[in-house]
Amino acid sequence: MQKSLLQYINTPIELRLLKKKELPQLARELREFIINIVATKEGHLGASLGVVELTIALHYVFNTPTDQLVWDVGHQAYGHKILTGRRKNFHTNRQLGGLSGFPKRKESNYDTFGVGHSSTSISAALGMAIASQLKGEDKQHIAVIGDASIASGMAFEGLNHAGVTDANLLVILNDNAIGIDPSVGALKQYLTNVKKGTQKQDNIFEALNFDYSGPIDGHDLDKIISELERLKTVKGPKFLHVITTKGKGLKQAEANQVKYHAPGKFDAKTGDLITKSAFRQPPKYQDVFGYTIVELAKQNKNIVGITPAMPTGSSLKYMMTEIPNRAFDVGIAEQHAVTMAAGMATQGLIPFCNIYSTFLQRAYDQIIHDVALQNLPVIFCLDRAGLVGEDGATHHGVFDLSYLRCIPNLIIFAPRNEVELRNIMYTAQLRLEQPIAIRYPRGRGVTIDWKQPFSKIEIGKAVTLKKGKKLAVLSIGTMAQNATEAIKGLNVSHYDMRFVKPLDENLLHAIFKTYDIIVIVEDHTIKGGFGSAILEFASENGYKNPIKTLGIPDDFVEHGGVDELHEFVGLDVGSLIEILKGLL
Ligand SMILES: Cc1ncc(C[n+]2csc(CCOP(=O)(O)OP(=O)(O)O)c2C)c(N)n1
Repeated sequence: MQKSLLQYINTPIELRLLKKKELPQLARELREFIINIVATKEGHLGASLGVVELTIALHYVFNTPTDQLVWDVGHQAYGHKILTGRRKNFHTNRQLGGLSGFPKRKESNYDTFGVGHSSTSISAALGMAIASQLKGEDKQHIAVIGDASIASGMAFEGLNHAGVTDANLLVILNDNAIGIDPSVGALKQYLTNVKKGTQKQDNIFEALNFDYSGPIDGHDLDKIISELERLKTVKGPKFLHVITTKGKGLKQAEANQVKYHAPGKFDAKTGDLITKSAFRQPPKYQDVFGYTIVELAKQNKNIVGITPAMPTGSSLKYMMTEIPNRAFDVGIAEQHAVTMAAGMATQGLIPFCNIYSTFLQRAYDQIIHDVALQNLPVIFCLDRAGLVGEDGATHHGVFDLSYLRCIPNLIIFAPRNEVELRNIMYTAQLRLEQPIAIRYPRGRGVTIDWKQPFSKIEIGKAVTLKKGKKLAVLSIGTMAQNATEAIKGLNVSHYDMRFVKPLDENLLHAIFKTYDIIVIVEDHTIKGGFGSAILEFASENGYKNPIKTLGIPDDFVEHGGVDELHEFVGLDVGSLIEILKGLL
């Protein structure tokens, strides 16, 4: 039996002691190691399997961590983590208190830059390269970026700048023709032509002053290593185009690249997915959005759907299949998605622009300048609002209420269940005179029979869920569920406020006049969130009632299960009961 190599590699120093001919065996072991752990612990699979050889080659050739390696997005960095001192802890990946699923500066010297959102690697590595120049250091700086991420505006901005510097920067394009869903756009078509050899002449990267090489087979260790060794001696901005297969080495993951991006639990030997309970469950909120937009768009020809690179995650794929000419995957381009929606709205279309709460942060100026300032009735659907769980700090959607609440003209709504989500979508497409943001969480709702006939929601109107004495709980969005559970045995009132903007001021006056204590429950940062809106209301109107704001503290919440994280920040049912009892 061959002796295992991986077990001796605690840092890339040991890796560099191996002979080149031993590396293919190491690649097999690394792949197997990733598969075995992700099969039971879950996480991102396909992207990391695709860069096993590239990862080994990079750490073999370059003197990391002195040479600086930046992974774009970072969901492909499992091999990197395992080879850089985290093999023994890798089974804790993405779990509470365990390793992060993405590179993180706090976690290791080898993680040069924190990532999670895409298309930042070129700018970050260029910044490091310029810093090295200024300090007179002789280092290499490498950004590894995927073909979906390089099509984003930020990546172009980085390339455009790098091309007029003499910074020592190597950009490696990991081209597997797929993001989470298949890559889209003209650049993707261009890259396909380059691979076929039909478009070598006017190379876009050479035009940007990069020393271009490739495309080369990203699974051929000899080829990558010799090319990296050559590039190490070339000064200035360089570009290496590497072709890989997402999911490489696991048959099902290669064949079904969308599903195996993050497949959940699977059988490590066969690759078969382990399916969960067959019982009828409430739907995922994303599916309520996905099915409802199709239903509405069939009745209203002005409706269009937009997603920046998340057709599967947002479930806009249902509309892309059924009404393809009115549903658009624009690639990783949140800013473009928002301004394109604004343009469509000027022409009388009704755009549903679906963006994860965390990724909408990218398009902030576009929301203000292109949508709200012109009061264009774009319908923003913010999926994955609140704490999202294992993806962690980079992905929690806990800032949207703060960053949206200060924008004039914008309505902000959070449904407490699936039926409310359907009804607000229905209401919004009846033609609002202004933009609206609808925020809803990751995962499943609470209503099995969610597909009820549509009914119109009055803008700015809250609902009373329970009448009691002394204390009023004001919840926003799906936090209503935890609040409902928590007050079961208590004689208190509960209001689902629904609208963060405009507030139901009539009801609020009545509440402040009736109850001694007001308790706010929101899955959002306390600072600037829904509770802040209530504090402002109380202050403006001279109410002195004590107001307790329960939400996410002023800190970045790390990764872990959603329930574990709710417990951590005190938004789980148990914590709410404790706090409410204390107040009573
Ligand atoms: C700004 C932003 N928008 C959307 C996402 C969601 N997302 C994560 S990975 C990914 C696809 C990345 O594809 P690619 O760059 O080709 O890398 P690969 O998965 O092939 O390694 C997307 C859209 C993100 N991380 N950041």
